[in-house]
Amino acid sequence: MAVVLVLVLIVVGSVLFHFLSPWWWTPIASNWDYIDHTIIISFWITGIVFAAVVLFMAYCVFRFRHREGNRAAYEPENKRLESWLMIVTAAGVTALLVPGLFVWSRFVTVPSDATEVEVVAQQWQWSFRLPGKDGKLGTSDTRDVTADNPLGVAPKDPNGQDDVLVEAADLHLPIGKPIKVLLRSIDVLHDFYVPEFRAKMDMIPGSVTYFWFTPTRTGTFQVLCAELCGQGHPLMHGVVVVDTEQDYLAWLGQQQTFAQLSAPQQSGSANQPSGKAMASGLDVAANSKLLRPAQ
Ligand SMILES: [Cu+2]
Repeated sequence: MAVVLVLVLIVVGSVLFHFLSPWWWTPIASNWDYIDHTIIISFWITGIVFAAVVLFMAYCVFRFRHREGNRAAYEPENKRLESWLMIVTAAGVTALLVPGLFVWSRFVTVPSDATEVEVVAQQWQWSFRLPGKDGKLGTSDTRDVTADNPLGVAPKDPNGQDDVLVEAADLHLPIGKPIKVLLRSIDVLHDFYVPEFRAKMDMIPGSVTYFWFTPTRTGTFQVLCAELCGQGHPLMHGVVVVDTEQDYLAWLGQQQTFAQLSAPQQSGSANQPSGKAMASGLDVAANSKLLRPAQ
């Protein structure tokens, strides 16, 4: 009887803990409420199955407990029971998987007006690159990484000269504009994760992964690395600040472009960087694709 009681208490305790626990998701700050809905569907299905299976076990332990003279009936096949179990299991697994497929399809279908922002991970910090006045990110490669070019922006690519670099500092994004994040790692596996955005993705050295989202409320959010990436992994924090458009512009105006950051090393060169490439941060702010009014 003690076992029956323990099994029932496990179910009651788990359900109460789920509903009364103070730990729940942080309030969402992106368009990905689909992901929350999918997780809630999974909670319901797995919760119901968990309670049903454990309560059934408790029932069996009680109903078929040892009694003198009782013999168990041997029943190797029960077609009716097996069909029911198969149908219910198939329905449960389908209900667990199908919502995720719809969400995934949206997750990787980037809106055409999304602005690309590059996130670069390295042991153990986050850096970012935003397109400059041309609205395009220049190419980049880990082979171009040097002490003066820590993100490996291709030095000769004209599209990269006006890119805004945010090295090991806070990223700001404007509210309400879709963002496509391009994820690069220049050393080991990392994973860009902002819990309030609900989205996360592995970053793999040698390839560029991506997802998109639209920030839906202003605030300061922590970036976590969700992939064990070495000794400093727990300390690999970053900050994303979602601003009003005005605050975002003010911040963008203070940032430096790749050409500006490369300038001291190239001061001896007569032809680099060009006057165009030396556009000031403010100039970048005035022309950035991010600043266009929402369509
Ligand atoms: Cu990491």
